[in-house]
Amino acid sequence: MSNQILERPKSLTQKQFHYCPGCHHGIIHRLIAETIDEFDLREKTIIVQPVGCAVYIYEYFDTDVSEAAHGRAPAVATAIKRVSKGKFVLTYQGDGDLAAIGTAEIVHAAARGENICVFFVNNAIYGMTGGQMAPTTLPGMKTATTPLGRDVKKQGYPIKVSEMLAPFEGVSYIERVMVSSPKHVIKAKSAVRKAFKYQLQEKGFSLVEFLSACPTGWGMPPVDAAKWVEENMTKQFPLGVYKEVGLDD
Ligand SMILES: Cc1ncc(C[n+]2csc(CCOP(=O)(O)OP(=O)(O)O)c2C)c(N)n1
Ligand code: SF4
Repeated sequence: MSNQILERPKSLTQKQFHYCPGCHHGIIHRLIAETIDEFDLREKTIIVQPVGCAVYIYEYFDTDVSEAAHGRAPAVATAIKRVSKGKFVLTYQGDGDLAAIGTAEIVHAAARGENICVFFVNNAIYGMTGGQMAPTTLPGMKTATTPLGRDVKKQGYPIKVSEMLAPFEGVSYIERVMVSSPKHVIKAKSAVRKAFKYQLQEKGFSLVEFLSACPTGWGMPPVDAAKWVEENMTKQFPLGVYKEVGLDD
């Protein structure tokens, strides 16, 4: 009989996450840390951190981490990857950071086909700063700056990042996943693993978009927030693979 031993990934420090109960940032951190361990990349990884609730990512990952100004993570990651031979470089960004403040940086990094991994946490809101509308806020969704619900006539339609970036020739892999149930966590893990492989095989830009719960910003208990991801976010942002050029054996 074999024993399965669950342990804290070596790429995470002992520091306790500061995230709110039911927030999905912690699960996503763990998936990335486990994958760094599996590929034995802890000494080679450089994470470029976001603004937003995950700004303290340097406290949690036992890897190198570089700061980037608001939205600029893909540009900073580009520079680091280009000058640091053999390093594994990833950005971790929320939707305020990636799809609003840093729209130019993500679009051009994808268009250039930079050989980096982007982990994009789409919780449809600016979590850290008090729940303001993000570019990914759903039509009709109430936020601090759209108290009557997002009115597409005034505030426009949500930006679908995975669909927007997939057509660029430099993009090797894009998948949208969620982590609201164990079954989906397993699928999300395999997407993270695949993104890692694309960078390791020097195939170019890869991105995994996580639909993610922000119970605090949404004003919902954690269980309802996880359900809301499944029932509402997936209608606006369908799960699935948006680009996959193929890996070597
Ligand atoms: C009052 C205020 N406005 C703007 C900023 C800049 N800013 C820092 S984090 C952030 C939003 C980040 O949201 P997101 O990227 O979606 O990450 P989340 O917090 O939801 O994980 C903004 C606008 C700030 N720090 N304070
Ligand atoms: S405000 Fe939202 S995104 Fe930020 S830690 Fe709390 S639940 Fe997570």
